[in-house]
Amino acid sequence: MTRITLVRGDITRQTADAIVNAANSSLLGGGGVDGTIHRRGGPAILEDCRKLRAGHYGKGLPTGQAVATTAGELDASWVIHTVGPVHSKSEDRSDLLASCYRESLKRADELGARTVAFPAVSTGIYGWPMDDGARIAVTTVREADTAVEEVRFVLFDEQAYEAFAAQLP
Ligand code: AR6
Repeated sequence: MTRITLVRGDITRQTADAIVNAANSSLLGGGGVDGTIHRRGGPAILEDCRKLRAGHYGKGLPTGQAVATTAGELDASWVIHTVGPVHSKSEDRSDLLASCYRESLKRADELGARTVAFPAVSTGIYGWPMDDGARIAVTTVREADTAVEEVRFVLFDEQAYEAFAAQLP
């Protein structure tokens, strides 16, 4: 059974086996969580990302997928980069958002990570409504077949924390 926990705060201040990044397809950085992870984790993360781009991910990481790198100076062994969908009013992209959580947990299992910290993927710059993002995140993790012992959602503000708390018993 995977334990789901919630904390309010900055994901780059967490101690975990793996920290998930809400990245974009380029894997080369951006704003939000992504910017903070690269800033605090140092250049080793970007170096790994560039290698991925030079190799298997020449066209970038597709939406809904996940890939791991070093965590650099963060207090974790790995960063798992996943690309959330941009929210759309005309198209239901929920499956892609669920896929981010599922695929990240698969990478975590492959690495033997037991604690994984997630941000609320897509709910910032990519515009996903927080309540729905929280519902998809919690439901997907609950239904995942994974050996990860703790999934910790790290929520940046009170509104996000409350949205996730409302999904838990
Ligand atoms: N710790 C925890 N949560 C955070 C932090 C932090 N340090 N910073 C922001 N959040 P976002 P997205 C929250 O925008 O929507 C980047 O440019 C934030 O309040 O980081 O998936 C990438 O390169 C929000 O609830 O990710 C992509 O281009 C949530 O984390 C694009 O943004 C996700 O916000 C991805 O957009």
